[in-house]
Amino acid sequence: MAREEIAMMQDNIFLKIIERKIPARIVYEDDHCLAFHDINPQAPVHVLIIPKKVIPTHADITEADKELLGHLHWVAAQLARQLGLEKGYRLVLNCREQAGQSVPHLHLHLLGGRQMHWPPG
Ligand code: DGP
Repeated sequence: MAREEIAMMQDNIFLKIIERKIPARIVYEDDHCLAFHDINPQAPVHVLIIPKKVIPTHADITEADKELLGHLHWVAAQLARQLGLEKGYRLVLNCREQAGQSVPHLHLHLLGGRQMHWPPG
């Protein structure tokens, strides 16, 4: 792995949130993941669900991560229920530059509380 890539992985903002080096409005935590409100919400409910393991992008997941990815989805479904999103919600996962990924730490966006539109743009 290139030195810049290692530096990027060690310096991502979500890792700092996991390590409580910067604050966030945390709504859920367990041994494998953390969920907190997005700093720039795009819907009345906008929560990010992140693994504690650093996986830079969706394209970097390996077979060993299959259970972890399933766990993130299970947490998303629990949180959607807890946050009152019975009418529906959207899960978004941006992968790399063309999808607009801005933080190099895999994350699921859980969005809800308003009518969503399609295509997402
Ligand atoms: P993406 O574009 O998919 O990489 O989404 C990254 C999201 O992370 C974006 O919606 C804004 C959010 N975000 C970035 N920095 C912070 C932060 O320091 N705290 C919180 N709570 N959210 C952040």
